[in-house]
Parts: sequence; C-alpha cells; structure tokens
Amino acid sequence: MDFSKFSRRDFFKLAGAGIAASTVSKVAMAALPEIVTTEQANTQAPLHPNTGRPYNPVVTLNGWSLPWRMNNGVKEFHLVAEPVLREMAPGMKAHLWGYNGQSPGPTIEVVEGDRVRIFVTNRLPEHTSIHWHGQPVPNGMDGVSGLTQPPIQPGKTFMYEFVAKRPGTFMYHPHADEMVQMAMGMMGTWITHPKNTKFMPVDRDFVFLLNAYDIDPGSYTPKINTMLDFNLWTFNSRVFPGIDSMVVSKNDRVRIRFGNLTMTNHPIHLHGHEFQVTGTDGGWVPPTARWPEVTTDVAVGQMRAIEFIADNPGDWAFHCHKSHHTMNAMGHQVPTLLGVKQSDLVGKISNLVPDYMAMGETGMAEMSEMNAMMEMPLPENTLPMMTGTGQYGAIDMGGMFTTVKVREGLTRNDYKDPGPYKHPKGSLAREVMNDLPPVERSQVTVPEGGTEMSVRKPMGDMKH
Ligand SMILES: [Cu+2]
Repeated sequence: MDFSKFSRRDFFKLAGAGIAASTVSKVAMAALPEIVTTEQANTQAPLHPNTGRPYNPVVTLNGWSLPWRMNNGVKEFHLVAEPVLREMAPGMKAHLWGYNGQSPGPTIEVVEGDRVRIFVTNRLPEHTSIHWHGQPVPNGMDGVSGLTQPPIQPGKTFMYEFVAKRPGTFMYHPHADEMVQMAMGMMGTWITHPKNTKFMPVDRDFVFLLNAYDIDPGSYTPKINTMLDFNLWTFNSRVFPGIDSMVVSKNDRVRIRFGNLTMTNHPIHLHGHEFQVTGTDGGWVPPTARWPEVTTDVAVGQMRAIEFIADNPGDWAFHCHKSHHTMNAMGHQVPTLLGVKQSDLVGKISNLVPDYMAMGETGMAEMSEMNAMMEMPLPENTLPMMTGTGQYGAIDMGGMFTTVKVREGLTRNDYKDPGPYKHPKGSLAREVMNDLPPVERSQVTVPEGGTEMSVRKPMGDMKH
C-alpha cells in the first residue's frame, strides 16, 4: 500500500454541494454533516482522531474510515447509499452499489460510550435501510425495514442515533431488498474501540469484509440472483492481485479482523505463524478461552479478530483455504482434462474454432503463464483466472488471497509495501543440483540364514 501517493486531502472530495436531494431542502441539508466520498480503492492511512475520546485507529484493507463531526457531544457521520464504480483489481472495474463513492462503504470508528448519530441519504433507485450488525441498539434503531422502521425511499435522508455500548468489530448493511443490495456490494465495517486505550493493545490493526460477486467475463454488473456460484471472491470488493499486502514490523502484535457477508463460509489461513481468535461477533474472547490455530473458519454473518506476534520475517500468504476462492472468473466450470492427450484433437477442433488452444492436459498452471504472456486474449474488463507474479514467477492465485509482509525495524506508521522479501542465504527452497555432499549409505545386510519370502507380483514369482 503506497501512502506516499496522496494525502487525505487529495484522496477525498466533499460532495455536499452537489447533493440536490429531492425531498430535503437546501436549508435542511446544510444542517447535515458534509458528505465525504472517494473514488479510490487503495488502502488509506489510518484516521487518527482529532476530536472526541482517543483511540488507536484501524487500517481498512483497500478502504478508508469516514471522518465525523462533533455536534454538542454527539459524533455525527453521513453515509450516502449510491451506485459506485469499484476497481476490483487493475484491469477490472465493477458497477456496484455502496456508500460514499465505494464498496464496501467507509469504516466507521467510534469509542465505547460515544453517542453516535448517523445520517443516511438514499441515492439508489429503490428504498433501503441500514442495520448495525452485532450492536446492542434500541430496537427502533436496528434498521430492519418494515419491522423496525419504514424503508428509506430514494432521495430521502434518515437519522439513526444510539450509544455505542460494547467495544468490538461490527458490520453495517441494508435490511431491505437484501438479496439485491448485498449482491451489489452494500456493506461496511463498524469498529467500537474500547474506552480504555490500554485494553488489548496491538501494534497493527487491520480490518476487511469477505464478500463475493458473480460478474460474467466481459461485463460490469453483478448478477443479483446468484445464490452460490459466485466467480469473484473478494476481500473488501477486491481480488488478488488487487488486494494490498498487510505490512508489519517484526515482533509487532498484529490484529486482523474480518466479517463474512458472503453466502458461504471461509476458512481463513495464515502461513508462518500461529494466531489466536481474540474476538468474535459477541465481543472479546477471554484469554483462558483461546487456543492456537493457523486457520479459522468464518461462517456467514460472523466476525473474527485474530492476533499473533509477527516474529517470522518474510512474505506470508494469507488466504481463504477453499481453492476455488483463490481464483478469479472463468475457471470454475472448465472440464477436467488432466492426462487427456489433446494433440490429435487440436487440428480437428481448430477447423471449427480458429483460436482453440489445448488446455489442462498437465494441470491448469499453464493458464497463469499464458495470461502473463498475454497470449490468450481475455474479454474486456476480465481478470485472468489465476494470476499475480512474485519474484520467482507466477503465483497462480486470484480471489481471496494476499500477503502479510513481516520486515525488521519498520516505524510504527510505515505501511508502505517493502517489495519482495530477500531470503537469507541457505533459507530458500531450490532445485537439487550435483552439489550435494556425498552421504554414506547404510549397508543393509541379510542376516545369516535369513528369511526367505515368496512375493507374487503381476510379472510372476520373485524370490528374495
Ligand atoms: Cu472462501
């Protein structure tokens, strides 16, 4: 993540002037907090509070935190539900619905005990609402359209207000035409920081949502009726190699929080370290109830916070362990051709399909190499199925995959991508050459008068 490219001022734009909402007068709109939006999909620097109670901010992976204003002791935010253009990785953009210019919407960070007021303006073509997933709020603030409030009609602005009671990791999403609105990317993270800034301190605190889309190769808009067969498995509406690395300093205590708003579970796996699940939907896990893991499964609607000491330098893979969730569109329905000799067929098929290429005979890794060489043309606005290049070649990944980069001696707020890890001499897997020292072979001797066995093999009897 390259924070050097922009300052917060360049990153955001104030969109308040252009709102012209149909039913809120200019005077009424002037009383609302300014609308802050962004069109960028880069990870933004943490938002350090300059008003209100102190807290240690999170870093939202390929996202940002929403600025607020204090109004007589109340923290006021302004979310705008609207169509957005999200870059899912360089080379592919999607028409999604989100909040304040992006999907997911901005992270909202507050402190335990804060009184919070959230204005929600609806610029979608249909009604919506926002549910504050996981938070103990008064029933009328729970955002379930029809049940606890009338829906927010297009052009209208609603106001939610409650005290952020329990510290932890939460989500927000519509509770109105959910199937469509969540398939289109409407969701965001909510962090309630503990009032006591010394409570469970960490050096780096990352957060993102697990989400998924079904976007046909060559198109831009998700199919909203898909129930299970999604083809883009995303962290914060980004796929590898578009997901930023999580950069940490050696021996940092690192927290990574994630919530699952897809239609299936995701076993999230970290290489090179053991972690503990320190937080769930229900709050922080007491130390005596934690156990070490390297993979934690996140069910639909759940949130998990994991913590570990980053004591092992390197570029460590961090990904969903379902292998179809670490690839992009196009590959999921390809027939298995392992071991099928296609050489005789190519000529015949080429008469029918001029660009036909035999694939999959020895595996699918050749796909990523071919994509890398740009020999196989892809439809417009389509990412290769497996992609990404590391210092040693093709990474053969997509979807829910990124890296945790552990480096010596980074300063506290340095999140810049340090480039590929330099492996110390002798610590890298390598091809076996003729340079291994000779080894004394153990001499197996048959004991005198040794046993005799008859072994029946397909070729006939053999005596040993
Ligand atoms: Cu997964």
